Amino acid sequence: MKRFQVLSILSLSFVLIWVTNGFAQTAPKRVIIDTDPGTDDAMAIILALNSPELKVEALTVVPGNVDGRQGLENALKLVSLAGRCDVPVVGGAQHPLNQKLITAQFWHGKNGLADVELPPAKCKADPRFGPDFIIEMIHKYPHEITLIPVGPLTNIALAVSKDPSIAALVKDIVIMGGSITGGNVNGAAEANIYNDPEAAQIVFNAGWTVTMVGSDVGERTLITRKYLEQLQSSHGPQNDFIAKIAAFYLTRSEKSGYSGAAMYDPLAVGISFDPTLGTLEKMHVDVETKGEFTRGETVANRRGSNENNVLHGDHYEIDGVVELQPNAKVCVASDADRFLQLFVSRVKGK
Ligand SMILES: [Ca+2]
Repeated sequence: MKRFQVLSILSLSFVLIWVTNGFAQTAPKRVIIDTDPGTDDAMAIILALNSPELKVEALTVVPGNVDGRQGLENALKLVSLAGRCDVPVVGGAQHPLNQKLITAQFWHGKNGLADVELPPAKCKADPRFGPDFIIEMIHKYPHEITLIPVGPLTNIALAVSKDPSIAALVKDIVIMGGSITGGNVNGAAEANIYNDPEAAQIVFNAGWTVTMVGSDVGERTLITRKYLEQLQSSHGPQNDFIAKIAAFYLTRSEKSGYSGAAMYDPLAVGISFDPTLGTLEKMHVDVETKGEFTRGETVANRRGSNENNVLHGDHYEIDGVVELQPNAKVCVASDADRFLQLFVSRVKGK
């Protein structure tokens, strides 16, 4: 081979490597947001739709903050507001796996969207069933889909129970849910997990590594008056809507003694494309499904082992420890100001 040919092949290879790497770094991440919209869900969805790092492949709807019918209507109104009828909106389960639904109009307004009336949806619902749609998309794009469940985990549990192979085929799963330092429903449980503990236990132990963005970190990532004023200083359909629901949510939170409104779901979306917005620690997490005071608690093992007891006559004796593999990356802190600045700038379209 002549020297010229070798050089040409070498330069072509460099160009190809450069293009491939460049593409890999800039190609948006395919995500499916499983949502119970919800004021903070609405903020999370508008953040996702305005973030170039993400390609929102679908919204799947789960009952939680509102029932499934209202949730589907809200999701359709949100994609309509963003002018994104290309994003499929897919209904899913209509109730938790093993208990009655608990809705949260107390926090989110009667319609779940801070009682802000959006125009009727222009976009139409996809007729497929959310959990089946999730399975279909993960097989269509193996190792490319990141699931972002920001409601109860019912749809995800149904999907991974029906087709356990999806656990190895997702790129990532980033949930808003749980807490390792007390709950927001009661002393132990966070609302999304409390609303379907059996589903959550299935999801945490499905074989994938769950990135868990819990309520304890959301409550240290607050949208305050300062950021609300920044949102109110510019105008546009999405910006105005988010400013209105943020104002409602902030006032509601202040009345309950908080200094700002917890950015639960939006933070999970932020961490899905920029994990450095959170501090993540590997742990093994199980969900309590039986406790009298602790049903729905995410129980995190920070040591990676459990003591093992062996029966000796009339008593047990510890004979050593059994190792536990981490099944979660638990977010234990957030870079709150950097996230809030990012959120505000994306919603303002800047
Ligand atoms: Ca939610």
